[in-house]
Amino acid sequence: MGLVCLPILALSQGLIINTPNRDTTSLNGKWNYIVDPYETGYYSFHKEVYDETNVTSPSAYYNNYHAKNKSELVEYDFDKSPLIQVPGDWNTQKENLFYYEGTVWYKKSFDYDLKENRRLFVCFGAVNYRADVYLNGTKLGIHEGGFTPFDFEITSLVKPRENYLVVKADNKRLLEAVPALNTDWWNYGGITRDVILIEEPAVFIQDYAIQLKKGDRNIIAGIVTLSNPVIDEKITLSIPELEIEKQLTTNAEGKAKFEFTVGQNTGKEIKYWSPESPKRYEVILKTDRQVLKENIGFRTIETKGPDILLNGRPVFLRGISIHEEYQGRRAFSEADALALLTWTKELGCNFVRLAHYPHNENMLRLADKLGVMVWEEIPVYWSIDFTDKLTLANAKNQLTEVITRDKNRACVIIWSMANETPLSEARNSFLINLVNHAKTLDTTRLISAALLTREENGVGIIDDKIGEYLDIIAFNQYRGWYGGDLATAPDAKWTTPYSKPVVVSEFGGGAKQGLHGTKNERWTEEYQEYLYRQNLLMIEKMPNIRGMSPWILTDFRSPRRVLPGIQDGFNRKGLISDTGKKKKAFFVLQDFYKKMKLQYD
Ligand code: GCB
Repeated sequence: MGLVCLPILALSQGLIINTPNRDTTSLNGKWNYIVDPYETGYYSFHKEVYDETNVTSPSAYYNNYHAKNKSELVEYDFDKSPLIQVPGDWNTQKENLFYYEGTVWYKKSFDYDLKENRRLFVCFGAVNYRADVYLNGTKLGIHEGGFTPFDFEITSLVKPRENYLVVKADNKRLLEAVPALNTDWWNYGGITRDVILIEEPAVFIQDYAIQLKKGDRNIIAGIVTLSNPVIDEKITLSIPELEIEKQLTTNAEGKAKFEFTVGQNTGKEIKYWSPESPKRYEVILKTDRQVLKENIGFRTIETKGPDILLNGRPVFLRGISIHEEYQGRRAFSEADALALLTWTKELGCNFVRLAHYPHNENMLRLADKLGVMVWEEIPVYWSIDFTDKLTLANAKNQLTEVITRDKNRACVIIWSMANETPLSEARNSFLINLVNHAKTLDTTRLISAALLTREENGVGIIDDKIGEYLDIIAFNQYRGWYGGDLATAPDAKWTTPYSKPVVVSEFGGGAKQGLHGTKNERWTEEYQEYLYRQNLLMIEKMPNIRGMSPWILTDFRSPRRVLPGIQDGFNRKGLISDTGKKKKAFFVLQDFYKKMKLQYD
């Protein structure tokens, strides 16, 4: 691990953001793959790592070696190996890899004519879990964490013809990893998101934050960062619809900070982004070498006592939790995101909890466009090794990557640090560390975590110490499923010492779509329907309640869920089955949200 997580930042030197709007070439499509449970392509028979500086060693798979004559011994051949679709998980593409956890090598060959003074980068949307990446035999680096993007520069390595990009993807679960050994979701392996090449000029705009200044709805503030520490680079920032055109100049670090008031001389007013009106403006960044565009919405999000204020007005988060899964496989495309968010809209939601890890960028861009507020989360889930400094570095790195990628999305209102982590001093300091880290990266969003509660004399108590550090007190509770009586649920008492907004980040129960019976029969749609009715009556009366994201939009795969004929490898708490059929409880929640909307709007 020591070698694994720390060099990542050094190698990728910060992410290139807004990748869809750059000069890109897709490497998606069919890749050759070799399944390598013993890591034969990585270690010698005495388990020594092959010399990674020797780009001709015939045994190391990353060299994509081909025998030079008929007598030479070479025991692999990428070009004769089968093909697999990228992006995509390997589990649901290949029947014999359904339960596989380990190493699979991927290879893609490509040609590329890179002109002088141009730079080229290879960018991965995500690889689960660890990726070792090589181009033409040279190691580009390692990335750990299955749900965030990373990139490497390949300017000096790329050739006009027959480049070979090799990825060793390893999804073995590890005690010290994030997440660790135990989760309630499928450990989909492989290159699960887009792979693209990005071409850029010698110096280019790598990253920027452009949003409303905290506490002021008329000031747009932020920073633009170049790829290199070039001083005095002139950048024009314009937002044509608001008649804004600002000249920025970089400092010695290649950064330009800015802050300006909108409408001072023009009388133009910002139309704020909201679920009802998800207005976004075209923002253009221009240098002598480059023009970069992006649609950005402007809105404020803050809390005041128990209220959540969007653009200064109280909102109730009518949410649903979603896993990055569609039709029983890892979701990755725009079409997948559209299907999931269309159901969300149908349900009457203005909010989604993207559980339990950062989802792909398509989802965030679409939520921005359609007007759905988002809770984003890192996979600090259940039991993590809270005492290991490298585990903390890893979690922080994943947080850095998701905030870097999504900080210009108006839809993102909450960064969540963790889910249902067991109480301990080590856990507290781990989470506090994460909260502080998130705040150094972004001061404009709310911070939360899905907590657990306790019960005393029949009263539910929401008092996890970590709540002191959070803006929103969120917790999961499963009344009527893992315990507690449904009949008396509406009269249940809850209390919290925090005068902050409370959000029920999970509640729910399982039902097999199409299975019917009485409201007391587990797994029937009627049981789930009743569970929703009773829980909603209870939640309505909770102190400071300002939102909820019930568990969950659709049934999803989990190796923990083995009950034959009912679960068959799926967590059945979805309001919609994995085949897209709505269950009765869907309509209970839809009804509730309809009334809630009338009350708030
Ligand atoms: C939880 C977890 C979630 C599980 C869910 C369940 O509390 O946060 O990941 O899938 O319960 O269905 O038990």
